[in-house]
Amino acid sequence: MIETTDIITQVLSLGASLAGIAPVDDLRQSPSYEIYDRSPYYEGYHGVAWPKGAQSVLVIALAHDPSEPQLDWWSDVIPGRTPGNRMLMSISRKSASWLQKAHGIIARPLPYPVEKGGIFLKDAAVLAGLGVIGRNNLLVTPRFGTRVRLRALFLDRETGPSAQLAWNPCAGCAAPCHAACPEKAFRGGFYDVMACHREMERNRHRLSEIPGESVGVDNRCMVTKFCRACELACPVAADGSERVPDL
Ligand code: B12
Repeated sequence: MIETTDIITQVLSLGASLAGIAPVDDLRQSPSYEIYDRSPYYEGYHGVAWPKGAQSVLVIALAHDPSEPQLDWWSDVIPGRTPGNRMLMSISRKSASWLQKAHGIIARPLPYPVEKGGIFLKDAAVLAGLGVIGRNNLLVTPRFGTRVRLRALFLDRETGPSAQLAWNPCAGCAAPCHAACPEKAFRGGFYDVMACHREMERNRHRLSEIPGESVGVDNRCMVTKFCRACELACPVAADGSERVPDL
């Protein structure tokens, strides 16, 4: 079996902020796969078959600090959609090429949308030991809090999985993430996807022009700045200091 720590060290050196590995069999049974077909967001969607050889999933996170909001600016015309996502795609490609050369592992970088064969990335990240799901329904990591973006690759090999965290960073927290939501998507104490989706649709129709950029329609760079209220309100590691999980 290949050492997971070797792979993680290499992926971090290629620019990832965090990385971890989980078995595909665990992912298949994770909470999002149990319930997605009952979510109104996935009405009519029946899943995409995963490649037979997929044994493990390598999850990569890139920190999205609030001081770099442009990492998240979404363009409908630029491939890769956001600068942060393009960075993650590049790290994924470089990781795949290193895995093939150094270990003969076939790594398949996955698309982002679940509808196109992507996976539920937060579930994969929890199983890969990157963090836990917080009361804002987001992945919370000890080092960057919720302020990370994710991508993943399937590996055709079993590797030792990364250890999952036993940690509850939301215990005793007053949940400023709930209060911050402009759509009150946490009004019932849980995450209401359709309320959140309404805010995202509103954002989509409020395009911002980025001066000085010459990409996009008519040489104007128009982007969407999607809401990050519940993410940015999370106090975990917000002052830059890493939290120490219980395990
Ligand atoms: C579709 C989608 C949306 C939709 C619907 C979201 C939804 N939750 O259903 C909309 C457009 C509304 C949306 C909104 C946002 N999104 Co979004 N979204 C996605 C996408 C593509 C799929 C998510 C999904 O459908 N999940 C499945 C549904 C059924 O479940 P769920 O609500 O996520 O809840 C599950 C988990 O919490 C999990 N879970 C709970 N507890 C536990 C415990 C364990 C042990 C495990 C394993 C799992 C687990 O089980 C729940 C289901 O039972 C992912 C990327 C991807 N490919 O995964 C990004 C993603 C989840 N989004 C992300 C972000 C940042 C956002 C926003 C902040 C907007 C923004 N500025 O980008 C908001 C925040 C919403 C929120 N608080 O959850 C990030 C999250 C990063 C992080 N730190 O967690 C992701 C990973 C994309 C990325 N670029 O990295 N999103």
